[in-house]
Amino acid sequence: VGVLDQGPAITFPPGFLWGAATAAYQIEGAATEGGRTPSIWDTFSHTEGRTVAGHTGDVACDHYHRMPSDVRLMAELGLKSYRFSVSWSRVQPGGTGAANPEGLDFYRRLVDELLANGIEPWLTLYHWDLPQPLEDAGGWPARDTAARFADYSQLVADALGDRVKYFTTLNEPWCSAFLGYGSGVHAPGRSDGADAVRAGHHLMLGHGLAVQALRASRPQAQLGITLNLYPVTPASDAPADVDAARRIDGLANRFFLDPVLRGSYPADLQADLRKVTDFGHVRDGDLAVVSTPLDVVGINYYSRHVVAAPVEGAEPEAYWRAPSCWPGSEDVRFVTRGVPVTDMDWEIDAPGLVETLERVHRDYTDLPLYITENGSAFVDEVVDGRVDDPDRLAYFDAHLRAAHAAISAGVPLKGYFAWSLMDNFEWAWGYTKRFGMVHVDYDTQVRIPKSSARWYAEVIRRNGLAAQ
Ligand code: PNW
Repeated sequence: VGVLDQGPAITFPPGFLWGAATAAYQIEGAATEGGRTPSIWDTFSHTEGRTVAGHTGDVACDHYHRMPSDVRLMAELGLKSYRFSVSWSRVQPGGTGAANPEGLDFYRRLVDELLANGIEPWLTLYHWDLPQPLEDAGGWPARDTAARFADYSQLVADALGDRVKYFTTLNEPWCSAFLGYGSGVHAPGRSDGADAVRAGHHLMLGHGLAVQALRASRPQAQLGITLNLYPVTPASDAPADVDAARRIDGLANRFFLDPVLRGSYPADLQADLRKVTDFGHVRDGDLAVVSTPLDVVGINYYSRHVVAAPVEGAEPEAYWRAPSCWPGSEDVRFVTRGVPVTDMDWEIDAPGLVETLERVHRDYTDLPLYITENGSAFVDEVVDGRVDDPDRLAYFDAHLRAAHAAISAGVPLKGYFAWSLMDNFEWAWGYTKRFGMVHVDYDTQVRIPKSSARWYAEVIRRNGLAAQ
């Protein structure tokens, strides 16, 4: 079925913010330059057996040295906004104390370059790269890390707040907590359910403290958080399957949505986790901090979870479904439906994006919503200096139609960021998975916009999709 016959022409609201996203450790490289010191991802990727083929972010896309030409590429694609993250270890090496002027200068130059090209900078403060000394002091399971994060956030806002309007505190705290401290497939690679739950709380506490600090010093800033959300569907309407879906929805979505947007942990989630933790780490007043009012909410959307009741002896299906990233619910089965998948084996489910946006708007908030990541990995081939990626293009097309359907249904969706601007270090998968609209040759660092990038440039130019 061609991507060229999937729907009518659609137009997005005026001013819709079209962008693309990256993250510091995934693209910058220059791991030991400019005063940068190790983060948990340097340590993890340099530890035998943690990433595919031992890949590290030491060089990555060498963006640290190629930043001006990368911004020129963004301008050629017509991006209205660029979402990037700041490497904590670059601007505050070690995670405490004074700023590193050379580190801040890199981001100042990046932001100035963006502004000179009419591209709105969208700055994420934390995309998973905790300074290693803070991990050595206990990491996110330790309460003090939240205060350290607020301190670092203030330092970044002091340096860049005069030219950056949009600040996201955390990217996907679910991944930091449950993949970092639960299943251990992400840095720092620890594996303990109670630690994961504590980490999740302290990440949100750090978020709330950072929002308070930034609000006080930068009243004009637009502040938000980015959550990775999934619709969770029961494999059947049998009560046991429905209950399995309730449990996974609790851990994947409501664990973060409820504290941040309602100021409380769901009672059923706390009951499910009773064998794991007594929530003794949650102090009086914490949830008021966590739920400090925001200006925008960012949503990263990739796929849907379909789950079923426990069956004796069932095996998990993929690395990121490893049992312990669902503390207390390791026995729930993740079901594959046989629908088309990406190279990550994630099922392609555009209607799930509509459901997710409508749910957040209906059940949680009237705030403006932004899709801060959406995209797909596929195997690409360079032929005669060109990369044709119809599957990735079709994924974007289907999800943009879904985003538009949500807007038509009344969701205040204000922007969309493709993941990712360019191929990059895909965490535990190293360079073996390609999410980019721009192809990167890791030997030569040559960038080639794929056909999906050319198509996206046209989408931005039209502020919508052509009739197909
Ligand atoms: C997100 N999961 O990661 C991140 O924000 C990006 O840095 C990353 O490159 C992108 O999505 C693609 O993976 C995720 O296991 C990693 O559910 C894992 C999961 C979800 C998101």
